[in-house]
Amino acid sequence: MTNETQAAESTDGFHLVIDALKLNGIDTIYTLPGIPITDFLRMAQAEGMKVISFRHEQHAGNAAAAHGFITGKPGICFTVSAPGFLNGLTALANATTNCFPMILVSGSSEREIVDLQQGDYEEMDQLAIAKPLCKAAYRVLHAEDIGVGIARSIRSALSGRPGGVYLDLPAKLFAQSIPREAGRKSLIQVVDPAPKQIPARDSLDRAVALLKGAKKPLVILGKGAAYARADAEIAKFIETTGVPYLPMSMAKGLLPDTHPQCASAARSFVLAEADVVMLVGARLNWLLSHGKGKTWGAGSSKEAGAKQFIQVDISPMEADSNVATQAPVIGDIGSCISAMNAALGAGWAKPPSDWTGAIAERKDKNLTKMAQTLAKDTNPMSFQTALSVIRDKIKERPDAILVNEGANTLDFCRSIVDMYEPRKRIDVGTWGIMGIGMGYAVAAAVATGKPVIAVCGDSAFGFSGMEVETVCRYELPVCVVVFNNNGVYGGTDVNPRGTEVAPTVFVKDAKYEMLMQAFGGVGVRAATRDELRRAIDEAVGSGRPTLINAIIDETAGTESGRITSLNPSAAKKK
Ligand code: ADP
Ligand code: TZD
Repeated sequence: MTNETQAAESTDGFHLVIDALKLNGIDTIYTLPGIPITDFLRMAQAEGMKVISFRHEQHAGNAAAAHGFITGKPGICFTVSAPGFLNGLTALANATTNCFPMILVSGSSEREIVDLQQGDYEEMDQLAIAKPLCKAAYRVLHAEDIGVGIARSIRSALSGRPGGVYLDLPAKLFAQSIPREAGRKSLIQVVDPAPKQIPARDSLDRAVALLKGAKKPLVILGKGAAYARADAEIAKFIETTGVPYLPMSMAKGLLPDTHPQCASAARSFVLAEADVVMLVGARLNWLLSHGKGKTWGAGSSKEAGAKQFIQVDISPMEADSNVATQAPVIGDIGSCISAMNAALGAGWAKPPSDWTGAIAERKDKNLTKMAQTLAKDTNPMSFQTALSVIRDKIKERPDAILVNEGANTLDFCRSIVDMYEPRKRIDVGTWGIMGIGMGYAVAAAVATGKPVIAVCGDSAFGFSGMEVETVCRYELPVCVVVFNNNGVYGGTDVNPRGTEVAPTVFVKDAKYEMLMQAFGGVGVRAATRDELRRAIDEAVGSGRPTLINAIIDETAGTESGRITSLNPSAAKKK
């Protein structure tokens, strides 16, 4: 047999990985090239995959995570060994924390050398390091196992509670050859990667009975509910029961924030007053004060409020995580909510009008106050003045995706900017992590083709700022709005010793717009509301990569935004 016929009749690790991904409907890879994955990326591109190359692996990883949330398919990130892998690891851990399906695939050095610690190029025992930070971790040593490795990774990322998966591919694997037919047969097309999980009948009856008896019921929708893509069933449930609901930040838009039952504008009131709270794809973690303390109408921060909880979640371990769960309903949200819709039966009585009336009254008061604040055209711009422009733009373009990070920039944006469609808001999530901005923005644009508006504090933006080159290179319809207040939280801190500047302060009047200009995009400085409005209209209208340097009053921010109390010195004063 000649070498040529041998090549025609065989395949290799490179192509088996590509074929396995394609067989499972995966068409996009987020990455940063280098040994041992450069050739793989070239081949993947040649085979028709979309390969989006970043300037730092953390942002490629964040892009994969956002892709997973937005599409419901695992986002794929490829990195090189040791340092590239470690750079991607933060994104993998963050994806797992947020329950986003992603697969971090890293090339690795030779096992024989790594295991004997003989000092290979970029040597590291990556599998061991990844394991505690993700939902599952696998390594493939033989080309004939690539199909299984990819199938297990997809299934692990998507089934049950979604999360991050690590897949280790040693350099040697890529060049291994096996007969083409054996290779083809070794691939697996995953059947039903996120199987429905039907809730038990008695758990539904318990939950419905509890809700029926409530005088002041409340539903809290979390990002799990947004991820579940059960939009119509959830809307039906909310509207049939008439129960007021609160969306967590990434569940905003599941129903429009302007929905009459949306209680966001009366958040403190409903959390403190509700008697039965139904959590749907939301954990009772720090974002919900662990179900305890004044927020929940209890006396001390250690005490639980007088509430009863229904918790709809795919993870049975989530119930009783912080306070007692009286009615856990375990299953996928689509199955759970449609079963509950059926169980409600005809003639469901809406909640008492003194409850819904009291909420409406508070909402009216707070919304009127907010409208007055937003109407003010302050100069220099306050967070509210600048965000009133974003609010109007999203109202006009509800299909646009809003990426949001920062402290004050995040808190104000979450409460001011209404969302109208599901899965259009992606943000700092469960960890409150900075640096997701450009990775999430790139993935949002790549995965949907819709306009993306990334509203980032100037500190937050700095973590991923170099990726504006990526935005320009792929000509993505991303408009980055940097809320520039000269520092972390604000720009007025002073070093009492008068030597170097305070740790939270940046170079004053930094020209962030020039970063985008450097790569051929549009850069605009906007010091007033009118300038900001014009710049955003232009950016979203043209779809050109744009960075707007929005000048915000440097005295307007508060320490850590709304979570000042988590600073140890604030806790000490309590
Ligand atoms: P938020 O931050 O919006 O409050 P969390 O990330 O805390 O939301 O909670 C999301 C929850 O949703 C997790 O407990 C996760 O197990 C759950 N979840 C994710 N996807 C599904 C699904 N398809 N069905 C049921 N529960 C889900
Ligand atoms: N590092 C990482 C990875 N995540 C973090 N959350 C932080 C540091 C700490 N941190 C916050 O929690 S918010 C924030 C940091 C550094 C930046 C706030 O400043 P900003 O926003 O300019 O982005 P505002 O609007 O000026 O408050």
